[in-house]
Amino acid sequence: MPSITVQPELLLERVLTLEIVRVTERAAVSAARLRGHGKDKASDQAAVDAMRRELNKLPIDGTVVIGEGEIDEAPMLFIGEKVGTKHGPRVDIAVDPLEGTTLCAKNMPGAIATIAMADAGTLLHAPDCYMQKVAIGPGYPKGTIDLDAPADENIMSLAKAKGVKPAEVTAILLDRPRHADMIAAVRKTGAAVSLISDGDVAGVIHCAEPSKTGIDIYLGIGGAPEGVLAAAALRCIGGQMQTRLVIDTEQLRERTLKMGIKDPKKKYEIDDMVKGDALFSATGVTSGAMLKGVKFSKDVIETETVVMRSTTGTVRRVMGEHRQFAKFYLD
Ligand code: VTB
Repeated sequence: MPSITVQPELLLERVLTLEIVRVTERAAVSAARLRGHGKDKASDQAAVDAMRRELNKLPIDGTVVIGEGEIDEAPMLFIGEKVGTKHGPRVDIAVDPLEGTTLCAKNMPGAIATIAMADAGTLLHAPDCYMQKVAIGPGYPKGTIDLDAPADENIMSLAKAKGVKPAEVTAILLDRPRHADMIAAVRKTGAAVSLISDGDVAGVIHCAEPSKTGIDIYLGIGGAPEGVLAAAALRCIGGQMQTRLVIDTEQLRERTLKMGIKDPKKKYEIDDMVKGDALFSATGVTSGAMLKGVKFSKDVIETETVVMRSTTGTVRRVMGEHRQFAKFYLD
């Protein structure tokens, strides 16, 4: 019988695939406890505390490169924070312990807890600024989309590659005044626009499975940290994404320079944002198109997580039933 062997250097990464599920599960449960309480900050803090606690148990020498803010703002999981037991591989970590704090506070669909992990030095160290983004799922010829092309051209080109009329294409954008022109341009082609109030990590990931989500293309400006997390997911499941940081103040320019970004206008491909193999995990906080939210009942807490590994392209959905409540430190 043929046996499947795992190279020793990949074994730990393989084990970490399950470990990072725990990390996002813990963060999601802690945030979900405060769902619908109108407390953005408190639910975010609960997710951060839980994620940090769990990350510090992992056999890694990790550095947070996308986190909750700068060290001088004294948050936890700040950019540059070291996490893990320090005995293990050196890894870069991108976290958004609660992506969609407002969604959680208002108990609206689509809040998630998310993380990406990759070899040290391979994730883009993006500051907490805006990022222009365009993304589509797998299976299209390279060059189908271009960040520098007008939105309507991207729609026409995608429709052609998909073999459908533009009217059969749906674009997802954050519902923001800054997107008014782009939304009008997309609608003019006949394509549909799906607007989200927050949560563009999931927004980008939706494009990878158009037959399930009904979403073909992500367009517009969202957060840069969220962009790197989404790029890690697309690196695992396939798809195309191009981005550019929006560096519009001198202060931001200085900060990006300090973070090692020499060309502020650089157009990034997925490979520039996530240079090597990566792991990505997201657990639902509130139910959305991608994931079910946390369900609390008397004896069981249920979670749903999607975890991906780029080395193999494996995507797993993990339905957790947790019976030991103490591990969540809920009270
Ligand atoms: C997005 C979205 C986030 O911020 O990145 C967005 O994914 C961008 O910022 O959930 P603005 O809200 O300023 O447009 C969030 O909505 C919140 O972090």
